[in-house]
Amino acid sequence: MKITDAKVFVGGPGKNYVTLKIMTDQGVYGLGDATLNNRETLPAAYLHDYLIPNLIGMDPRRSEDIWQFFYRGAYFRRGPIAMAAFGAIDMALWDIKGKLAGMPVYDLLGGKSRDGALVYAHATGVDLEGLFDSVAAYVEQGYKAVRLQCGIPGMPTASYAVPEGKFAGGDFITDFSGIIPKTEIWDTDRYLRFMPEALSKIRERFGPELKLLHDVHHRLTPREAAAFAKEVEPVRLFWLEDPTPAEDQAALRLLRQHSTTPIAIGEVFNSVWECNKLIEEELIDFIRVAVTYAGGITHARRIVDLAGLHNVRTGFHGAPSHSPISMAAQAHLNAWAPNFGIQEYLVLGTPECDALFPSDHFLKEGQFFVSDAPGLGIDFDEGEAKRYSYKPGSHPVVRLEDGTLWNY
Ligand code: GCO
Ligand code: MG
Repeated sequence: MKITDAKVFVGGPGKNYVTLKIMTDQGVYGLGDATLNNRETLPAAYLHDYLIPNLIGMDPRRSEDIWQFFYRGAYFRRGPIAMAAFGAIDMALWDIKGKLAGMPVYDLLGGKSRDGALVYAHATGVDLEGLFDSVAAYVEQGYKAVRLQCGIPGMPTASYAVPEGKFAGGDFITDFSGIIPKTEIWDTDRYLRFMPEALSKIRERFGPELKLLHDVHHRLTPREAAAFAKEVEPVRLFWLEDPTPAEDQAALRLLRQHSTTPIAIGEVFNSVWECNKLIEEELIDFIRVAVTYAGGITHARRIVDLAGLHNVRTGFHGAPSHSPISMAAQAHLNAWAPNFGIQEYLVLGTPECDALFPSDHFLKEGQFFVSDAPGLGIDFDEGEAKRYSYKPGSHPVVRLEDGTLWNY
């Protein structure tokens, strides 16, 4: 069996999804997602210029060897661009493998450990009242877990968590007015004065059952993060996410010595080599990698297995940065993983998105139910894809009030 062709599409409704379609000589095809938020043309070029010419003629069933060929075979390996490109190929090969076997990918991984996978939604408010309303709306829809982000009084611009524009509440983040980013102003003191109290008011209002999460988005120093995690212990957060910049694995030691608040980290990691210390030293409770940027199912699964040895559960990244193809790949891992924790999930389910990526995966009362169709259980409509093309966009950058550049 041979791979005969592969195509890359960039575009989508309100996003630049990077979709890979791999064709074979047996008529079976596979789909993968290489979307790298606001850098979408780069994994597309890596695929197009380097990987696809090598892929043609390979046996798609040998997904492990193909993964090793691209990873070890690239002298300059790793990094988000390369790993997103390898990840898309890998997802597509698992899709093909499932279709050949007539089995959903979760069965190839070891079968289902659960039916529905717990998800969390993003509740946001420009102020605390707005946040109360947003949480109440999710609770009403049956969600059991919500991430809480709130505008900070006196902070000169909206925080990352409270996007401006028509997707407010949807956390689409990308600003499509061009590649020159807007600037957000950050003030750690204001944040530290306001947020612990806000979280505790949400706990008071919504009671003990609701799972509450909060994302610091890499903005604190290790000492500040330790103090914050300690102060919010009475709120009993499900997790505190990215309290410190993710490059510094040792930063979490200080936090761990001072607090028992569960920590989630990893949405910007691309390989096990960025989180092995965090996992082995049990400095985190949830690993947040995404199947896209972490090299596909083959590599993400290795991270999940390592995490399982150290009491670390999964909490895969699921911002709308990923297309429904990655979300499908993660749904299969979530159905299987013995150490599954939670899945971040923002409903992309616009009619346009559903038309581009038809599937029967579904969300019900705060749980995601994976499709039982062979492979990843998701399709890509090339006719629909003709409606979309690449639109330049950017994340904001963050500066302190005196102009110092900070972590987005
Ligand atoms: C999350 C993330 C996102 C990122 C986005 C960047 O927890 O969902 O922090 O909101 O900011 O994926 O492209
Ligand atoms: Mg995050």
